[in-house]
Amino acid sequence: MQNNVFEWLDFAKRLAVKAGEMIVAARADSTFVRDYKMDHELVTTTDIAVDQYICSNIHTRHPSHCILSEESSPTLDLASVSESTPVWVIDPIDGTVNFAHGHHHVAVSIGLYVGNERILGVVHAPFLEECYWAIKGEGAYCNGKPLLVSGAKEPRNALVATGFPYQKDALLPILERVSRILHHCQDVRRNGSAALDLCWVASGRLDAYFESVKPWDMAAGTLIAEEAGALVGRYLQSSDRWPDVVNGEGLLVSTPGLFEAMLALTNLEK
Ligand code: 2AM
Ligand code: CA
Repeated sequence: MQNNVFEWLDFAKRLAVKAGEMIVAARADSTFVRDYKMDHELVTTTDIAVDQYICSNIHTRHPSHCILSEESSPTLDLASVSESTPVWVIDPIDGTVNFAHGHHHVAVSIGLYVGNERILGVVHAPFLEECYWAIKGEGAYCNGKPLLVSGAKEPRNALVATGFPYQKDALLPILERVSRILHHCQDVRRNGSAALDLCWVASGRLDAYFESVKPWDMAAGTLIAEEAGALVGRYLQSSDRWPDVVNGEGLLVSTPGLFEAMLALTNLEK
């Protein structure tokens, strides 16, 4: 498989860069239309077009692979996928609210896993002109430069990112966690793209990140953070809705020196 992995990475990077050009062009011409999934979750015609572009190319090139994609196949039954089948996990626009409001914190996220192992991840931020990638065991990179997490050990010096869900009924425990972090850490950021938050932990711009997210938000970025030296775990018991390798429930990612302290701050039972 190892030879294939480099070819798959190259393919994923090309898809992500082309998808990024579609995103930048749609915003430059204001050619996108807003809609709402389940009445409250923003989606635009560009999310759909980029999803279609990425998924059709994967289907054509790798007809035997599976695709879990936020916009076209979010309910794929992963339990029925064989252990040896590569699964691509796609978020065509991570940071849709940012995209629609003219912010720059927007990414295309393409991850690939096989069995219970993350194999590769690409997170491309077209407005920031930053393309992050990683292959399991081969390190993590941004625009060709190797990434390394910060050396942060003390919560009081730690810059911590998080996010809030579209569903407002889940906010109370999240606000309690944010309050604990604000009391003990340097500051909190809510950047609006989980995939990029994970890459920013990888690059040392952030020291920790916690949030409950979906597989497509975290499949690629988690590997990029791990390959840059971050620890990945959970502050919540997760359900078995998703296989562990793409389960973003209660996701906590930080420098090794901060991990235990961040776990204690985010786990409300401690
Ligand atoms: P999306 O842009 O693909 O929807 C950060 O909070 C992450 O969670 C983002 O990756 C975003 O993914 C998703 N998200 C969920 N609820 C959100 C909200 N209310 N505002 C912005 N992003 C949200
Ligand atoms: Ca999305």
